[in-house]
Amino acid sequence: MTDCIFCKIAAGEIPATKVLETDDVVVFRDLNPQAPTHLLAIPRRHIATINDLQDDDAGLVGKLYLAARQVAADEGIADSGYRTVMNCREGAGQTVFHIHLHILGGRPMAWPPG
Ligand code: DGP
Repeated sequence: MTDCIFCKIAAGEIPATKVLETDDVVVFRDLNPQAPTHLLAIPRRHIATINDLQDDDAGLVGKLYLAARQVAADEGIADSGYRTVMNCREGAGQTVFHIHLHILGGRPMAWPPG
């Protein structure tokens, strides 16, 4: 999608600090980190929200979590623990309409979330 900032990051058209790239998934550091480690895992293909996922996307969503597992290990937060969050639409706080899995760690996480 031409006007999507995360499509542009995936394509290398705007800069981001990428920590993992595969054929299907890119993981990069969040511009406005909410924890010592705050990464975003995105599919290269544009999907606006969780509501737009199709049955055929099950494998792709799994790849986002496998990428999270990998980068959590790389960042040294796998054992201490980390949170994965995917916000869906405005009411949940989604501001970028290209699905992304937040990966947050390096500090204690409260529950319930705000
Ligand atoms: P959400 O609120 O769930 O849609 O999260 C969007 C996140 O994306 C937010 O934590 C800030 C981050 N973000 C927005 N624009 C950029 C950008 O241009 N570069 C990077 N690295 N992160 C961005």
